[in-house]
Amino acid sequence: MKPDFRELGKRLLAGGRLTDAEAVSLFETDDIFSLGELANCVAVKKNNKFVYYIKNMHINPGNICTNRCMFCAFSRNEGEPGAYEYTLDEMVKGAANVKGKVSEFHIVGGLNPKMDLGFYSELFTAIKAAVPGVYIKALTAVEIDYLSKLSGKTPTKVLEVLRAAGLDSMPGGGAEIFKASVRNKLCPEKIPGSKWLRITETAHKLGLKTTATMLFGHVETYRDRVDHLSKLRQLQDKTEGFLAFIPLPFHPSNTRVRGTHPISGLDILKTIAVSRLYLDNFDHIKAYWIMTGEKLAQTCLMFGADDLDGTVLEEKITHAAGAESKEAMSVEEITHIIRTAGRTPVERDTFYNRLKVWK
Ligand code: V47
Ligand code: SF4
Repeated sequence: MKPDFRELGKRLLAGGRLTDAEAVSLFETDDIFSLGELANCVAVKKNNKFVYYIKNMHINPGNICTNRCMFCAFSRNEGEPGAYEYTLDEMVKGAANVKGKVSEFHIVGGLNPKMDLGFYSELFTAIKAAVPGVYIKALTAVEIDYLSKLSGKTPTKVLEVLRAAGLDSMPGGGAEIFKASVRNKLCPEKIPGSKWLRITETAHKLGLKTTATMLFGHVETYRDRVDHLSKLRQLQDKTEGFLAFIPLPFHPSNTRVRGTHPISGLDILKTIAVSRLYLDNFDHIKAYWIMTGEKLAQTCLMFGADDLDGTVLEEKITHAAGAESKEAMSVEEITHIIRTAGRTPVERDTFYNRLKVWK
């Protein structure tokens, strides 16, 4: 099926929805200009010409992980060269050093029995004491499931304990690809997609907003990507708990995934555009510049993205897998990228409240 962009444009701009078959046809099209133009129209209709960024710091407490997903170049076994664990003290000192310079700490790590519910509760409490007013966006649904198993508490209880300690929202990692046949090949050790969705729904019901991701460009098909988007759109219809969607292009270096080509720029642009068009109930589509590279992230702003993530300050997961982007960006650099794309930079907080609109 060839997409009829004129008909789609009329329908989508009038508030209609893309079907799964249409989304697959958009992935299959060679007409990247019409696809980009339509996604751009929808994005501008939703967010005017505002493009968001956040002053944030990523903290990865450790890379020791019991899962060892084959696509992950970040994780290590205990005692293996390159394995690390930060102490609470080191992380709190690191956080205190950037007091006043960031509005959010984004905290995710490996599944490590030493980093249990008590560890994270203590970490969040100490960070909030050292940096009052900062938001903590931490722990994926995969990590919540692990803390639940370690503690014997339900995911609901785990989330309640963490929220009392200072958790404000959750990142969307660990979603990978929901389709069981692909997930079983890619990361059989990881919780099934259905469980990721269930824990995320639990978080939303408790009032915790989250994001959602999709790892793409490995062994999945376009249909698998659309299946993933479909599950997210359904959950968002139910809970309205997602703040943004972030497609994560797979980086193969130092991983155990064989036979994949490094993802093309065009595939990244297409995936941003189809996500913008399909996920009509998501307010924001993020081009995570660390994974797309700074230059392509700017191009994504013409294909439906309206968020670049943030200053980041230190990044380990993607750089372990060969990312060529920098590890941090200054506000000057990020706003320059946005401005030279003809958009208005907006500094946001975790919840997309506008902290500064640049003239
Ligand atoms: O869960 C792991 C992915 C995720 C590789 O929520 C890889 O706003 C590419 O989720 N190549 C962590 N990706 C990062 C993440 C994220 C990043 C930025 C913003 C937000 C947000 C979330 O990175 C993991 C996994 O899906 N990942 N290995 C790799 N080789
Ligand atoms: Fe562990 Fe997450 Fe890496 Fe999988 S992706 S090995 S769960 S750190």
